[in-house]
Amino acid sequence: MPFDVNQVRLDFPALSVEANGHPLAYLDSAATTQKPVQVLDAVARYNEASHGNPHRGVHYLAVAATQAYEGARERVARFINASPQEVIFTRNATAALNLVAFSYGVANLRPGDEIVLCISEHHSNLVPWQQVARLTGATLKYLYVDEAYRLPWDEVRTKITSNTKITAIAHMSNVLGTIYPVAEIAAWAHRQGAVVVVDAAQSVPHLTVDVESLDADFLVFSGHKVYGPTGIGVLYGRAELLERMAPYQYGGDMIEYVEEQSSTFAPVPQKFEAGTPNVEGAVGLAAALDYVDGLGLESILRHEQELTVYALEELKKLPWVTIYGPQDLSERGPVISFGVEGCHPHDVATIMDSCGVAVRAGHHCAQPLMHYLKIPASSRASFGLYNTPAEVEALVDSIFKVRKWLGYGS
Ligand code: C6P
Repeated sequence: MPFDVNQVRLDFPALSVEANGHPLAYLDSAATTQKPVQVLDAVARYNEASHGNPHRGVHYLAVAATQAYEGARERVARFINASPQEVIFTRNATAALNLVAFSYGVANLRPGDEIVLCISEHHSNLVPWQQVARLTGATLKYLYVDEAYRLPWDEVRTKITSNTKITAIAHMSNVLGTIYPVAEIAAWAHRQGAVVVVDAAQSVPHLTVDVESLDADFLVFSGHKVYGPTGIGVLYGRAELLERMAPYQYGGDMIEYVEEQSSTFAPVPQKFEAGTPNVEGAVGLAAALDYVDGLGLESILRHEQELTVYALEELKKLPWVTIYGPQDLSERGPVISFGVEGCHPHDVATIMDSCGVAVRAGHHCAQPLMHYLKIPASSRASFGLYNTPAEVEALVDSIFKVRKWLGYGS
């Protein structure tokens, strides 16, 4: 069912902020999304009536906190079609990727083994693998996108081979917006005997992410990009892999039994959750997933696609704007990176900000991609479920202002 975006916007207090004397057009949801009152209220209610230290007490509030925390785990599991034991709460997607790299990667890679990544990976799905490669003697190989910003199948077929032990790929690029065919890549990688790590940080707010149909061995995302709080992220891992893996951090409630010289560890998922967890973050994330499911991911995506088509059409009319990403809607999400001829992306974003339009500029934590594209940086507009066609118009108007302010006729 389509939803009324103006009604939906009333759920998001931050959207009524005035930015530099203008109504805010928040076009930076790929960096972080704003939170609806339903999330803010759930966190407040938890803190007011249920806060205790989970798994660590028999009193009323400790039990309430345990129930809230484990309830959130079940909610996340349902959202991605996993079982609760396969859901580990982390600080964010980055922490989840580090956990996989340093627990699974270090134990399973040898000299000569290969880790295959896409050139558009976010640093969070790249730098940990560089470090693990250094520690283990494994090598990194990259899949390169073509001039249409798509991943040619030949790249997959020729680079993911029997030497590949890990393929780590984003479901959707935070720069190009490209949606990669993760299920097909996973099927191929599995045939070569590799384990597949999916970075779903950008896809979870827009696409159905089902760990079974994607055939992911590990999958990560962050709460704050899907309308939830910061400081909470998720690592999904296939049960048999998680069980074989050593803990990544030690102490707190991840133990089973501790003696002076040695310890045994709790079963998964607790084995990977050292220290007091972020219960309010987990509760907020569960409320965010309820919110998203309430609107329906299909309706959200349809709405965002309409905005994306509108923005692409308008931007394509401007000969001095270059779009870095696929043109075809079926291959992309609502993230549009662009360059404005003669204007540095940081100037673009700064001038747009003075018009109330919030976009991100820079390398977007994807420097190898920037080098590959031979650009120093880009500006990026990204849409969430609360954006409107009027905000697309504000985006385009502000790009005209950028050109004018920087001394071009238009
Ligand atoms: N991208 C962006 O503006 P964290 O910071 O751990 O919540 O998410 C890291 C991350 C991992 N993978 C992808 C594909 C991402 O886009 C991000 C975060 C933000 O593009 C901040 S750099």
